[in-house]
Amino acid sequence: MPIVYIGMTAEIVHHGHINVIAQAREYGEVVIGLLTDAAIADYKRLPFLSYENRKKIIENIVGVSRVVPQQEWDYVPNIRQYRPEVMVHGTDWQAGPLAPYRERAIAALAEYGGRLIEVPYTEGTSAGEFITQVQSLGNTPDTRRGTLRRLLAAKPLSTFIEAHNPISALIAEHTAVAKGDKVRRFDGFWSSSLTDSTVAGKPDIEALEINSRLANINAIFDVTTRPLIMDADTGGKPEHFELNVHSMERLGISGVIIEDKGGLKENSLLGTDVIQNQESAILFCDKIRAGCAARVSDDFMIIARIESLILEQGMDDAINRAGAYVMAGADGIMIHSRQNTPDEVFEFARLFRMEFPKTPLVCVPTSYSMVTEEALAKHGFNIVIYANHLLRAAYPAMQQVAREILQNGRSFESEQRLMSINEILELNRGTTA
Ligand code: SPV
Ligand code: MG
Repeated sequence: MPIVYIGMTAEIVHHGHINVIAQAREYGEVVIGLLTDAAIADYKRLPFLSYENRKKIIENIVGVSRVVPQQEWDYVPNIRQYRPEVMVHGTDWQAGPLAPYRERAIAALAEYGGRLIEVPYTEGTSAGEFITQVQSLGNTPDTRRGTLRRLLAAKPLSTFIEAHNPISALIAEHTAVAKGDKVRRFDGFWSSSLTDSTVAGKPDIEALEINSRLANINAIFDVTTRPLIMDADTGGKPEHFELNVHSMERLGISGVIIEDKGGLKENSLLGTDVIQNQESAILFCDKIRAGCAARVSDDFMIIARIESLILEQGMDDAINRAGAYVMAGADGIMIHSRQNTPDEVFEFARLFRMEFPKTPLVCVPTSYSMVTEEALAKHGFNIVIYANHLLRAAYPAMQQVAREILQNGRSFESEQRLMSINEILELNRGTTA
């Protein structure tokens, strides 16, 4: 029987897929090249269902004889590997961003005499439309929580951005930028102690009650789908941290980062300008162990943040602590720095990776903002957090308009800088940011 190849993401399976498979069967044995999570995440974003779950669905469809992984968005490697006599695709790729992939597939098929058959696209089955519908149905805490571990498995570097309220989270979730043939989006949110405190008009000294932080996150979760990492400052006393891990998991938070400070915590970027102490590594390991023992789900991540470089304790101290924290059960390490170059975090990553090639590594490039994501990925980082940027963007804009209205005795001069009333009404009626 000739091999008939169909590449699919199968994020949401619908009658359009069944039509394509039914037609493909007429030409031979149907082999589905199912795009892996990594292939889809690289091109647009992590699919809602994991590869294994999508595979279970597809291999049970009548007419499918085999499912093989397609590791890239591009069909060429699998065409060369499986050499199908026929490849079937919907007509929807004849124009638009997929057109170059079509050309490449046709050329690869021509190398050995394979042919492309295009079947009419079933109207009303665009994945985008379905995804909007699914999003409007909401998201369970379990699905959201597990997304961080899935991201780490699928992408070399995931990007998280601070969200201090639902509207900033909506902006973070819906902003998309086309770069080459790919679409870039943020992978998730960072709940920052600095920006949550600033919004509340308080200093960043662990003064906000945990339940107010969680209520804020709950409001963000009401209207978004992406994973969130919570900055839980020092985590408090181990006994309190255990209880808070339960609350975070129940809400659907994907991971918590706790920093190894003791006494009164001040913001890290203040460094040694203020008095702040590092916790003993032994006590901090006890807190990590307590949190790990308390958690109920395997997918919730406890990430240990090392403040040795912030507090000028040296690279050896940072590396020794990293080893101890991983041994105590930390699922990842965040190394923080307030230098204006990435040199010391790169050096940390080099030393850390010699001992721990796989443990997720997180950084927060606020003071060394010239570093690129590409360079961070190359040095072994897995998560980059833009920790305060949306609030820092909003504050000066609000301040300027407040000043202008006072100066001018009217708002007319500020109109050009503001979203229009039509835009805010449209946004308010449920259109995404
Ligand atoms: C935060 O965003 O609150 C952080 C990162 O903890 S930093 O402000 O750099 O300490
Ligand atoms: Mg903080």
